[in-house]
Amino acid sequence: MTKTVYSALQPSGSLTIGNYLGSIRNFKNLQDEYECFFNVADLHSITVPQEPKSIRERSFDLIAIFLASGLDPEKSTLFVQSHVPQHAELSWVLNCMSYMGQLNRMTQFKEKSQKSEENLNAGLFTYPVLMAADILLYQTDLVPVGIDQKQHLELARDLAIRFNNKYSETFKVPEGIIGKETGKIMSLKNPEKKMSKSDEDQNSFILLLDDEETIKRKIRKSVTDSLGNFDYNDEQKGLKNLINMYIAFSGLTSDEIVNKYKNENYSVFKEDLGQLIADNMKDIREKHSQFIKDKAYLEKVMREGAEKASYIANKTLRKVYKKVGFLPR
Ligand code: LTN
Repeated sequence: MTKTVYSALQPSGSLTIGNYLGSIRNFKNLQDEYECFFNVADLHSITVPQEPKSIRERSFDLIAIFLASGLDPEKSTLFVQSHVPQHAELSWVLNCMSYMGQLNRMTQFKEKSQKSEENLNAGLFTYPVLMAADILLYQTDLVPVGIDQKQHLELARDLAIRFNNKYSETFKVPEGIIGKETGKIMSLKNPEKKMSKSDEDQNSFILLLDDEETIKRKIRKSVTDSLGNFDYNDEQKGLKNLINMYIAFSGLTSDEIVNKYKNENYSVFKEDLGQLIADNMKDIREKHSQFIKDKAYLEKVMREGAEKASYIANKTLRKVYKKVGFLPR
């Protein structure tokens, strides 16, 4: 039996090359081997304030980025979360089985709630439950996510097991495909922090759709150190982060890179790295700009995706409703 893969990105803010390396780039390789569902998590995105116009634009953008990165709608199911109502429906049932205590311990909730304490909404608190619903609806085997989502995935597993124990076998218990440490890209201005599109400093991140000149400029301005010693270690975190990007885009090992640049100035390495990233992102940038012009096609892809997704989601939800005791309609 072919295994099922589920992953999602939120249509909030522009994606960085961190998002690209951490998730989107790997999706393409998965689609040949597995039954894949790649989703635009718009329901998740409204757990923090959003402009309606921005959600609309970013949702189209994400579908275009999926396509531009080589996902084939004939192989993978590409769809928008709000188009498949079963996500919200299963989420309610799982909410009623989730412990406040466990949700309270979620690191991402603790961090996000500290940022916006003036109007904390309940959606932010139950966000991981909606994510569990996403995953469990499709009887997912594998969930490729960044390390920051590991705790949420753990909750999805707990809920699947809890439901199965209470009502009989219903959900597949999913496994994570957690990104490698070198796949975690840090801020170009502060290598202690993850690269994030919500950083105030525009030079701290590279966007997936940044043009060549912008990429090169940001790499030139990135922080390194004054040791002048080209090496891969934890004392030189800025340089280590840049080398990690070089590893991710070139496939070379850290040793090979250190050997190549050990007698050069950092600036030579930075020029090459900027070019390497720009070259790697060129294809996806160009394809995105083609796809984004064709709204009718994007709509067709998401409509057909939602149709396929809701067929499967509905099968799971009907079982759940029946086991819980809800009357058939
Ligand atoms: N929370 C994730 C996005 C997301 C997701 C999912 C990832 C929503 N539902 C299901 C994997 C599986 C994020 O913000 N990165």
